[in-house]
Amino acid sequence: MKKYLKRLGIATGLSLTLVAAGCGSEDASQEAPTGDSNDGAVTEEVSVGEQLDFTITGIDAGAGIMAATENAIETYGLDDYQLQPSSGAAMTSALDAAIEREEAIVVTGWTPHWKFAAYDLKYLEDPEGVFGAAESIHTIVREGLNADLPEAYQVLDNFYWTPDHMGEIMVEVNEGAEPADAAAAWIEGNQDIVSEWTNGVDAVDGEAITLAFVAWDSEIASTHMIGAVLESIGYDVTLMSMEPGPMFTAVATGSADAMVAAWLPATHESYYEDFKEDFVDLGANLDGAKIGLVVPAYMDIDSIEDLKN
Ligand code: PBE
Repeated sequence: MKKYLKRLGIATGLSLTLVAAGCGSEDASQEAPTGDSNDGAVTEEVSVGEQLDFTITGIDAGAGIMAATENAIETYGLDDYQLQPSSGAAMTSALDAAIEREEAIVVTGWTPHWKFAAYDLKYLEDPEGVFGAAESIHTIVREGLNADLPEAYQVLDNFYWTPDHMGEIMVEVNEGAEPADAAAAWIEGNQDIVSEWTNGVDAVDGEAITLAFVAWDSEIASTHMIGAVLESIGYDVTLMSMEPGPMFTAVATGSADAMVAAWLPATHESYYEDFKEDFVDLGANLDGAKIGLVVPAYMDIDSIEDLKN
């Protein structure tokens, strides 16, 4: 990937001249061979697309944000661009590497996410509204859960927190904590919030419950946290990591009891539409989530439309 050039239209011939002259310094004025440093250079605009190698760095192929990004490529006419599937972890390491070198990069991004605490980033404006407005994250349980495991149902129904709360666990995990440890520490430090979910709910005696999730950083945080809360009232909790389609299928068929990872109304709309008759939507556990295309703040572009330049 090419170095991100703050001023578009800088002469590429100039940078090639400097490299050829063996100059490692970033200060061109000192290192230019002789006279006018631009002498003989072929002035050529380096487009945003070229700087990005016409690549949008994505995550796992089944994520809702991947389908939304394909829509954006279509809607904004970004015909030369490729959406590169990878994983949440590979996306953040590509972002880290690019920022280290101040290169151009555009990634599929979402909030809550620790990357906004770790780096200076911005969402590209989406005037066509392809990525939707604010999203909520819903808790969805299998049919019959209320009858079979009423205490768990009650806690899951009560569960509601904020993007900041989720972010606290995500930051700890990104800094190296085990998700279970970060979740336990968060619960320990937020007894007032957790007790609102568990107050008046009877303890149980080791009954099994299975929570499905996808290993996105946000869902690693929420699922470990609510799993630990269910354990604290006596459940034997199993967390099952899977792809998004199987996660929805698992709750719809009853092979998982619940999930806290449905991004609605837009991100997981197609999965939700497929299965909504077959599970119980307990509503939002978090409001104010968001998806979109994200770039480092040092990039001069502001809108998805600017990717065309
Ligand atoms: N995400 C995080 C998911 C939902 C949670 C935005 C990467 C997705 O796009 O499906």
